[in-house]
Amino acid sequence: MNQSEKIYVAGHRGMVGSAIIRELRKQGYQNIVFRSSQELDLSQQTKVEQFFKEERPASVVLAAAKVGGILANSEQPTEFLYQNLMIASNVIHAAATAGVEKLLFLGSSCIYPKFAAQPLQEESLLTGALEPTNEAYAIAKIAGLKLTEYYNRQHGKKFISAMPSNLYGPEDNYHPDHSHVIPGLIRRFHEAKINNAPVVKVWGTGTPLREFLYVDDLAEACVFLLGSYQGAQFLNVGSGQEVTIQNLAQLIAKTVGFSGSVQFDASKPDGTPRKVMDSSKIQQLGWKSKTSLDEGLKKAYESFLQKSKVS
Ligand code: GFB
Repeated sequence: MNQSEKIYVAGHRGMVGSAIIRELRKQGYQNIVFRSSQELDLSQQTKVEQFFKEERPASVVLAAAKVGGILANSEQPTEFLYQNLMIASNVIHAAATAGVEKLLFLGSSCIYPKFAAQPLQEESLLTGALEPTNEAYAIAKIAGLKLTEYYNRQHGKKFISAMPSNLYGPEDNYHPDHSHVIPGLIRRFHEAKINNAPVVKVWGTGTPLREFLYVDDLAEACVFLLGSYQGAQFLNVGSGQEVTIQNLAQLIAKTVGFSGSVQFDASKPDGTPRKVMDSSKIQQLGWKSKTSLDEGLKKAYESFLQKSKVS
């Protein structure tokens, strides 16, 4: 990629979009365009088409999405499916029509069947039923990755997709109920420490396994793929670092400095039992994650503390 080319990052205020902008700037890219959701509602087709006609970016990173943790996903399937389908269809189609040279679409490891063989290989897509708690989000992400793939195969566009594992890091959403597990627990353990609460409740049974990737590592992978990959086949982007929710809770308690006890609330859903990806395809191309879970959690907690000072 040429450092002066115009790159549109959709979703620049989110955790993923903001990390991608940090990485692009670090690597010398200066001509980055973005719009807030107030300035440009990506679910509105005509507005998205107008934006592409006016801006004519050379490359696009599609990191905009309605996201949330297990509870938000299971309570609002309508919004998760509709918003994410609209965003993906509008941006990918308008980019193709406006002559965008390269587009990177971001999905999630929840696209795979609930009981697919582990570690999850790209070939397992659409071989079985999805995990019900995130079916709506997964269907929208599968539609987006397929649209990208079809533009690539049928129309020769350099449109590609990356499927990261569960992400965490700066600019995460710390909502008590709608967030993902890491920001949710950072907040809960931090508040328990401040209030000298003896017990913290962690959702589910503690037995599910998750693979976590620090968002700056994902951002490096995205810029790497934009510069070096053109294949129609989407790629897994994971750290290979798998942990049970019980061990994760202990790690977060240690990071935050909470010394009370942890209780599991089995009335809350566990979700998929295991979700570790095989990332050998992207590793063979030359990318590998750098940040250990310990180190990443420390950085995430620091950024949570900074954010709580500001707000
Ligand atoms: O992060 P999380 O919502 O993502 O939950 P998923 C992961 C696991 O952590 C589940 C448990 O087993 C939860 O029950 N958990 C424990 C908690 N305490 C908490 C808590 O305080 N908050 C949250 N959120 N979980 C999402 C999907 O599923 O993963 C999305 O719903 C997306 O579609 C995202 O793919 C990456 O891995 O279960």
